[in-house]
Amino acid sequence: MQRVFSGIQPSGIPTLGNYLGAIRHWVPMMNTHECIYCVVDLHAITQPFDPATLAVQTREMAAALMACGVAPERCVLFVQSHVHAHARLAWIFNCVARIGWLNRMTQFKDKAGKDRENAGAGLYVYPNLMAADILAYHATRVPVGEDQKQHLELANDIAQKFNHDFGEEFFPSIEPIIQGVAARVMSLRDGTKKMSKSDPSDQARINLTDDADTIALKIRRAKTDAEPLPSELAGLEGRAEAKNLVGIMASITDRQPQEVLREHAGQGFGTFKGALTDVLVSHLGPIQQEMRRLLADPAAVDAGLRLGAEKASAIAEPIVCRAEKLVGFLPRS
Ligand code: AQP
Repeated sequence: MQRVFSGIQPSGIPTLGNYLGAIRHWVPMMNTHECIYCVVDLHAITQPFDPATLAVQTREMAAALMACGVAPERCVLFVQSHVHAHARLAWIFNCVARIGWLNRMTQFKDKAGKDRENAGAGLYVYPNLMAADILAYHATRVPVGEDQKQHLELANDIAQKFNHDFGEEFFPSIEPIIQGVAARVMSLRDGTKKMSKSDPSDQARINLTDDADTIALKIRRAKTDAEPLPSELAGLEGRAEAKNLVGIMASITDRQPQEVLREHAGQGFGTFKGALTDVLVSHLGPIQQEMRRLLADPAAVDAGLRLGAEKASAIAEPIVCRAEKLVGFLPRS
């Protein structure tokens, strides 16, 4: 079975974007791959964050994953900072990766914004930590969206340079698993921006914890245009917000956007938004109920994460010890 690694940052409540673009795919993958899923808190501190809420958000993210069906006994589900192998290997990779490679990473440019001199150094070396996350497990498959493909290429460059510098085909190459339709859910306020858990506007996203009334309100207020829904995809060209809502409907009902248009062609957005709200509420309701149940018993969530950290360490420790030996570190006696 191929080994998959995937991570999610505890930088807020998971959104519908995180769910449709990532989490939902994690569950069936557990039947076909050996899955290692990580709440990446080390990555979360590369951007402004609040120490008082980080631990709370980390547990909430774990509970959300479990509520979506990511069962700790069927995969390896853990918190990144609980397994020290990540930080140890990331340091080695900081020394293997070239500055020129990191300078080409577009995500750093996007996330650092205009004031690059003031961005944290952690944000700059974020891709090296991501390479360590994957390679500490010798994972070979990583589900990614378009935006992460460049980081995976960098991880492969690091693996190759490490193998070359230290004389052994030690790290395998990584292949992306590209997700299907509506892999990218856009903001409800701006169809050209992705839906993000850290978007300053709560109206721009559906949080997995939003109740039925909140979902209805956010969908009702979602930006659209005055045209009715077309019967063909071509009719959505240049209508980013309309396209996004159709994409969400298609993704959550497991259909192609064309099938959604066939059913709703000619409708105004008032009617379509009502149908979309109904589908979202009935799909997310059971997840929210389960999440509430899990968060009422934090010790059970933590026990699942402890089990995950033990399983993760058992895989990563020998791999990272071997990497350290190849680098020439004196083993601890
Ligand atoms: N809008 C989205 N549509 C589809 N997939 C998405 N993902 C995130 N947003 C969307 C996918 O969710 C996984 C986990 O993402 P992450 O939390 O590690 O980082 P991110 O991509 O930066 O997610 P956010 O929500 O935008 O977080 P913040 O606001 O903290 O930066 C990834 O597989 C990602 O592709």
